[in-house]
Amino acid sequence: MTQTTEHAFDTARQADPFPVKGMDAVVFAVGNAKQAAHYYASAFGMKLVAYSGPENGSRETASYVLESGGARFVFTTVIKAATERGRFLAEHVAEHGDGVVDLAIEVPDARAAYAYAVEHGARGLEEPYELKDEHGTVVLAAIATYGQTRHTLVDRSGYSGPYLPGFVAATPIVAPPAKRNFQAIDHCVGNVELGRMDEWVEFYHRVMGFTNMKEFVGDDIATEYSALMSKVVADGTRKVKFPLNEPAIAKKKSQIDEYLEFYGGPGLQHIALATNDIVTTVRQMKAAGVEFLDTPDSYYDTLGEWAGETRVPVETLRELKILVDRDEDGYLLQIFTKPVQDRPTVFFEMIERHGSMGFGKGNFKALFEAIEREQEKRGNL
Ligand code: TYF
Ligand code: FE
Repeated sequence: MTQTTEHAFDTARQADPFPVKGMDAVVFAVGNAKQAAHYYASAFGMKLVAYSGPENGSRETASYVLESGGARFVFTTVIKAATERGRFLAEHVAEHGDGVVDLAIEVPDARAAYAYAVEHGARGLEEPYELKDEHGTVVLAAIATYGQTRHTLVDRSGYSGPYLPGFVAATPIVAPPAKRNFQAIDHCVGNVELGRMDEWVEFYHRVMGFTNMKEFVGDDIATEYSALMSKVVADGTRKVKFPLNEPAIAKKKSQIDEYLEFYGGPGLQHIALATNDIVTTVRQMKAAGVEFLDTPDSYYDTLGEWAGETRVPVETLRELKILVDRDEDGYLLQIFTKPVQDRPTVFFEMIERHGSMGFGKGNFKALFEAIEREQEKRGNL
């Protein structure tokens, strides 16, 4: 390598040591993928686009790929656990219930991303490999993150099929709503053990070159009412955002402890989905049976004083229990579902951003009180 190219290479690496294109997919391991796919189609309005199962050569697992705009979820189940992969999925469901096994990230170069991550201390799970079919080639590799969760690094630039080689295109389960409920994954939040949050923040700094976003929940807020601490890491372009929570020792039993107890360890807590019309989204999802957290009327009585004008009238926000937060960059509207399985583990957030890059810090008190009311109903507070 000449002096000049070496220098150019170093500068490029300094600019972004771990370039990412965005979230590729969230992969769930579930007990019954056929029914999970139906729920995300009928209740979340997602569109089934691809399938892999015994009918097309996958003897051991069945997987359904659903999309809503750029957001992609994959639901995988075991039909017959005969290989290591099958046993891993079966044990994952037995131990954690339905949950997320993979926060897959799309990268321009999976080999380079894997090499950088492993060089910087990531635990490699899959060395780079290729999958090919008539639609082209995908390069994949995987590294471990918190709990039993992984990050598959996906370069699909040489591929034009419906998801991955091995999958066939599928027709929608139900007709998707006229207006989609969300169009992208905004952020994916992990719960880790007490005292481990900073280690995981440091992991994303070191292994992926992610940096901290300014929003965090520190000691002060934690002991006062949140019972958790939280920091956010993101890639340089802010397309991939990973908040990390740990329980805090507070007056009440932490919602993070409840998660860790029922999930059986660290894992994905919530996925925030970006919408540009949260009112229609919430109306459609409620009509389809999705349960959202409640917010007391008192929240809306004082809202105008600090939130100012938003696109949605306060009376509609009150009716649908949508939360508002404002910072120096703008505002956001957000709402949280109740857990979407019997265990009090994974839930979703719908978020409509208008300038704000935050996570709803101003709502932490109202939100955490709402979560605690649910915890109390379950006898876990
Ligand atoms: O992602 C966030 O930071 C917000 C707030 O247990 C939040 O959605 C943080 C922790 C939590 C629930 C919501
Ligand atoms: Fe969130």
